[in-house]
Amino acid sequence: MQVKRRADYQPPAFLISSVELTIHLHPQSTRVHSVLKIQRNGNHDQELVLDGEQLNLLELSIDGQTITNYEVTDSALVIPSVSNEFTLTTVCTISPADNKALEGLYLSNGVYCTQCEAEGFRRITYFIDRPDVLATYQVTLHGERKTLPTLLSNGNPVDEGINADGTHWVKWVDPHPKPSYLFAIVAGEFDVLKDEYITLNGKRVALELYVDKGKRDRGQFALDSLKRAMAWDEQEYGLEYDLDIYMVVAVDFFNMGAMENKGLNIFNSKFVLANPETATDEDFFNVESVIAHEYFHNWTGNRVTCRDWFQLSLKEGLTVFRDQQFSADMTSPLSNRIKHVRVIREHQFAEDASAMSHPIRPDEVIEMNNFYTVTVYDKGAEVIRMLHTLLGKERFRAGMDEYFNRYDGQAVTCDDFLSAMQTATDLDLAHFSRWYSQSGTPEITVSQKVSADKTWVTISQYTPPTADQQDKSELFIPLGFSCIDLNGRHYQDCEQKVLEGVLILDQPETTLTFDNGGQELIPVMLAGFSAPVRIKQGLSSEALLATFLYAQDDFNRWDALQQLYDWCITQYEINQSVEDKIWEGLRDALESEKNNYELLSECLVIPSFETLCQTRTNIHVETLHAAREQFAREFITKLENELKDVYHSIQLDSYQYNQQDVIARRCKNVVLGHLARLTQHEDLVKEHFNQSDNMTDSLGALKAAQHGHRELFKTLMETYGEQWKNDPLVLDKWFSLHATTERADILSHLTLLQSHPQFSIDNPNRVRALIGSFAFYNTSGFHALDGSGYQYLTDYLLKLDDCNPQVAARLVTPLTQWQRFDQHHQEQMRRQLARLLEHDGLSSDVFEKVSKSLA
Ligand code: BAL
Ligand code: ZN
Repeated sequence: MQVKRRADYQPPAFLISSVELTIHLHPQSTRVHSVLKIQRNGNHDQELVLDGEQLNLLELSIDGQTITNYEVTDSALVIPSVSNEFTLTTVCTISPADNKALEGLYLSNGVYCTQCEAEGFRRITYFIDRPDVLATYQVTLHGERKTLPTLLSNGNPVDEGINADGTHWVKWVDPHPKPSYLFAIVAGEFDVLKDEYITLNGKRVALELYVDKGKRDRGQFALDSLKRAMAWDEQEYGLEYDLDIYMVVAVDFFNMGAMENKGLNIFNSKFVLANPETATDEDFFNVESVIAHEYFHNWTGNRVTCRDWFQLSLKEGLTVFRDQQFSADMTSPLSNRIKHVRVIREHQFAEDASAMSHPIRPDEVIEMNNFYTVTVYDKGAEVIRMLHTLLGKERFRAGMDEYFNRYDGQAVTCDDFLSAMQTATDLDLAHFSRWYSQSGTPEITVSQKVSADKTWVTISQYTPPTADQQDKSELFIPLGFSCIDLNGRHYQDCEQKVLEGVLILDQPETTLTFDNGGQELIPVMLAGFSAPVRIKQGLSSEALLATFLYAQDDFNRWDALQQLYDWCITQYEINQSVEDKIWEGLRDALESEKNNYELLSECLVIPSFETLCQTRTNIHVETLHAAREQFAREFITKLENELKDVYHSIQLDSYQYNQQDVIARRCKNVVLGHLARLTQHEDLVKEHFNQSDNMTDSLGALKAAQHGHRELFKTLMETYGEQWKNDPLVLDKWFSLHATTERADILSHLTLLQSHPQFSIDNPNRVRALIGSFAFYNTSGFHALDGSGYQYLTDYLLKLDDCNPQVAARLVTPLTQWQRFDQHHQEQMRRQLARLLEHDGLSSDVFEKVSKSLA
């Protein structure tokens, strides 16, 4: 399989200035008539190569003349001799009904829709399908009036009519030159919610949100979120919308979360549809944040786009950062920040420790779809956040203004972004830019030396080698830093290297001096999780409790308890117990925040198995899992009275999605999860379920029952499954709960669930809910000692890869992270990876991940 390298970038040999598409929709034979205005780019005599896959070429002409001197391969149309400027016309047919990979144009549930990022447009028509070829588009869609009353594409609708055969057509014009990956069409029958937004400068924008028939009542929150996002982007970044209409369409079959096609966003219905009965608080949050993310792409991604796919983080890291800022403003900064940190620690650190390690701007790619990763997206956002920390809000904004002034309408690179940012700061962004080229998770080690009157704290950085890069250099790292003692007194370093709570570490190490009368200090590292690094500090349990009590930053306080839990779990792993004084300290600490439901709810969450894996090597799965369970049981045994009080202190009226209620509900459900580990609270779980008027509490009760109340869980799941049997999105939660339940017969249970009438291998949401939840989150089932969990996943992936390689490649991830486990599990995982690699016709998506993993 061909490896593409960032260093090999060459500008396109030809440019395309305009595209006229006429598309007649048909399930097996959609006809795509394309007229392209093409110009040679530069002085050369290269042949014209157009990308195209799975197309049936019927006609080909240049400037109106049919040509015969061309070659069609599996992936291209090659025309050896063309003039400098010409019009190329092609007619192709494609089969949307047979497209199960959900790339290009496909037909699912009676709806035609497209997914072109990264390289799906080449499955619709012949084109130079790369992001630095920007063209204007005019699209005329023809379809049946009865089954396809709605015909949508990018830009503004300019005309429509009825054909002699009774079908109808709509013409769309998008005046903004765009790369082909932002092209979209949708056709089907929908309910539509309409609204209007008036921009800062008084421009009226029609807003239209298309949902499945009968789901109108679930669309209002998304539409309101869109208006909030539009207002926020104007206020925070001065960015206005630029077309007359903005459309969002929810579809049930979608590989990604959503797609920012110009003026016509296509969404996985999971991130649009929400009402209190069917969506949890978390679903509401996700809808608002994904709606905002796709809207923000209109500037960071669409108006200024990527030169090549290696630059993906240019738009994704920046847009994730922007949606994180937005969500924090709409909800709460602390719980948002903790959410991001969990993603980085659970998933991004794991990716960096695996064979798929790559910098946020990768250097080599076989299958671009494999690089829509937590590294590119979430670590990319952390890199932007560090810039924001270093520059401060105003200079960051000045840099962003410069970025848009310079590059609006262009396809650019991460270096271009940094050069715009450099105009707003004296800091050395050349050094900072290593974050773009270096993979891996930096380790920050903190040590101290105490004399009779002074203490020296030394902070050093080291990035261990990764699978893709052996040699690492020191990075430019903003470290949130403060220093306290066991009594909570705060200290400033003598040299004042720490400014406004931030220490810049741009050397291998630095030492801070404290004139504190010579006593042990507690360095409080990484306030706000100021950088995506691991801290190696080895604080005592007393120091961690003191950090919780006295640190100023709530992230630090939460993190101190997470570290303390991790430390306790380690005690159980080595068969030691946790001393009473620690339980007492914990009880006092939690008691001190018993009315602060936000901090409390976060602090009551025990680190996940996946997070615990990040601080360990050579993991013996069964021992770690058992130790975590033992800690969880001890936790509730020791804190039962306090947690019961918290549970009963939270009284909520009928459901509303507002911050205060969300926080209180979360706290109550987290506490219920703990209480449910004790048999005496079974009735409480039942009552929580029966009295629930919303999906958050219903699911909270089900998750609580999942731990140790087997019969109750079974009964509640039957009730829930029956109630929601015709609602696939809600049923996904049910599939996921089944898949994450610990039971000896989990594999046959999964097989049974695959024959559920609502389950389909063709639907990525269903597959992720059942098979994905099992592989990512069912620790005991997936990691079963005999390797049966790994084999089950592999058997499934062999089937899935035949129809949807993108989703198969996502789900293979847990197997590719074998490096962290003990020898026995490693061997079992590698055996299954080898089975995959031997499979004839493996997709490039799965091949890339598996072959790297076994290299
Ligand atoms: N561009 C792919 C989907 C997203 O990140 O918005
Ligand atoms: Zn995005």
